Amino acid sequence: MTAKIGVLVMSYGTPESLDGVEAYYTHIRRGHAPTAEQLKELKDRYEAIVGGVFPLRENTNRQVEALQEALNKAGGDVEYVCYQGLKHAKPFIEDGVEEMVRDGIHHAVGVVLAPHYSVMSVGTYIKRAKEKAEACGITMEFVESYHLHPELVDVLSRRVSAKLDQFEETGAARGDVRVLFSAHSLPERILAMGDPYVDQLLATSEAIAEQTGVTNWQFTWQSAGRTAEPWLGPDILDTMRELAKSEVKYVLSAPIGFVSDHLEVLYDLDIEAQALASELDLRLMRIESLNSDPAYMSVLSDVVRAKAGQLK
Ligand code: FEC
Repeated sequence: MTAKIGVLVMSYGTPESLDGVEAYYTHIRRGHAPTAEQLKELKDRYEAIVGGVFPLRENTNRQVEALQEALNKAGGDVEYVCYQGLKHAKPFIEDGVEEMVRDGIHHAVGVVLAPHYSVMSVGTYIKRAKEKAEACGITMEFVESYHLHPELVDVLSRRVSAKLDQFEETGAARGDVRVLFSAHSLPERILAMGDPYVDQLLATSEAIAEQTGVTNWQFTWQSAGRTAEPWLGPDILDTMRELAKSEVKYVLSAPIGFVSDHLEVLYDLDIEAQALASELDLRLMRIESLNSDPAYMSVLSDVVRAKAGQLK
């Protein structure tokens, strides 16, 4: 008999419509509704992005489908069934666990569509899934990070090299392009917690730099939240301003903390950073997002299988 293993694929989540933005934003802010001004500003950002208003939903759907296919491609005596669990939108993480219960799943693996661990990001996804699974009697194992998986480093390196080729075609020397690796900023207080987020992001950046032979690079943060406490910096916009002062002309953005096209890539980089680049007379390009690239699906299926092997 084929054993069924559930795979809870967790992702940030996005609203289903512009009317849903307020509830989504309130959820992100842990129940505190945004002001009318904050809400308008967020709705405006969604309306401005290219590729649809909420591309993250479709991208996550495709990633979940593609992962299920990749996991079952080889056949064998285990059937993997993927369920979606979103952090801030429906189906919520808890809904995904309940769906597994309804389908008679007893064993499952949880994985987040974000390669780097922070107690404030992946840690909170896992905590919620674990609590729900325990309450429902499902045994679960969790993938915490996969930031140095060789296939991940490989596919991101290919993305970087492809854009450096494009710079070269337009006359720029490869070595003159400053590569800016970036990820979502988090409140600075994670540093006092001994959180691995920063080190993992630097490790991915270093591995890609080594594989591509890039020496002209730095790590910078992006998309810091709009809250009163200090967030990790420097922000990519400040970094670009500094680079312009030091005569840098070409910049390649490599948002390695993200795996999909969504607001933080399509707005914060493609619109906001791109507008600043024009102002500063910098030439800015961005690496393609992974989305459901088979190489990324192969990374995910590898780490999920490894965890499935630890299920008792
Ligand atoms: O396309 C979309 O609809 C969703 C884009 C989106 C992604 C995303 C990823 C991460 N976030 C992380 C941390 C925080 C923290 C706060 C926070 C706030 C927001 C807001 C929006 C938003 N995030 Fe996000 N994030 C995305 C969108 N994020 C919108 C609210 C408005 C704003 O501040 O810009 C602050 C919460 C608070 O108020 O306390 C913290 C992290 C990631 C990357 C890992 C992951 O995907 O989970 C970390 C995509």
